[in-house]
Amino acid sequence: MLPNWYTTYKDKVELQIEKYLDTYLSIPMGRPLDEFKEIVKYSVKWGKKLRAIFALEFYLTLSWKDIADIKWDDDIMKLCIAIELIHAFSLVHDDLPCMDDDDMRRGELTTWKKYWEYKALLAGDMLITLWFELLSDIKDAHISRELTKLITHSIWFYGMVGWQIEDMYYEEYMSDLDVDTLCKLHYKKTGKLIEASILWGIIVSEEKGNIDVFKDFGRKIGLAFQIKDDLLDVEWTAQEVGKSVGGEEKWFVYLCGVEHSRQKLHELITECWEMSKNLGSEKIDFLVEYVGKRRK
Ligand code: GRG
Repeated sequence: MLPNWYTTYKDKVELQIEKYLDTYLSIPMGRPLDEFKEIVKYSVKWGKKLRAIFALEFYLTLSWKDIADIKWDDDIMKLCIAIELIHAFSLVHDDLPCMDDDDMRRGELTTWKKYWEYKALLAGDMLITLWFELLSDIKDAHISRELTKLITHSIWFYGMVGWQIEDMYYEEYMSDLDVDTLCKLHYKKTGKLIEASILWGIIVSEEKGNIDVFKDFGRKIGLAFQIKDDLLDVEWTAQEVGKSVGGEEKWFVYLCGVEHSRQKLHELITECWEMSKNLGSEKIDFLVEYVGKRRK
């Protein structure tokens, strides 16, 4: 059960995404493009919006603000939208037949399964293009440059794209994979975007004193998130988690076993708490706990 504040944040983020897409895609373009707008919107719908909520809460905590103070055109809101567009883009592409070939995501049909493969590919391209637009709108050019670098590094060769290439490789050469390598792959696949979301929140708050501590926090919480994802895969059914489960043999639980994975997850969550407790934010404490206990 999510606390009320989480639902308030999530509703705000979802509303702003919808508002942004409606504004940005509002020009009438004729039938094929009007349908395409719906595909883009479908691709961002649902989900926990966890990355945006991490960014938002770090920002609010460090700048001593309340969610009610946040306006639709504040930089932090643009970032929350951009993070979720990037995340959605990675999921849409990850589900494609040439990648993971998945039919279900967030309890619904994947974009390609519902609308066709080429449209899903282009919807992903559209989502990633929109975040350039959002970032170019950040008021402070220096901050915008810093944010762009961070997010680029979560996607490119040393981020998701590099991971996908290695993922394909290790599918064939499974015996080359060890736990250290897997931790590095998980960092690229999932950790870097979560880390970037947290650092984005900190950078926009302009309270960067502890940034190195929170780089470490971001790395650890990202790895914890992915280990939990691997555990969900064996602990719950596809219907319960809302996406396909099972199948891949290289995930953390298959290399280390369920018990060791749970123990590693527990260690990471405890270390994250140690790092975040000085912030005195119950909400961040909750987010850390949620990463370890979530069921979706
Ligand atoms: C798309 C940049 C890019 C390159 C292609 C396909 C790919 C390489 C990378 C995909 C990376 C990926 C899909 C990572 C998955 C990480 C993950 C565990 C996602 C699930 O996150 P949740 O549970 O999802 O936060 P919701 O549905 O709640 O938003």
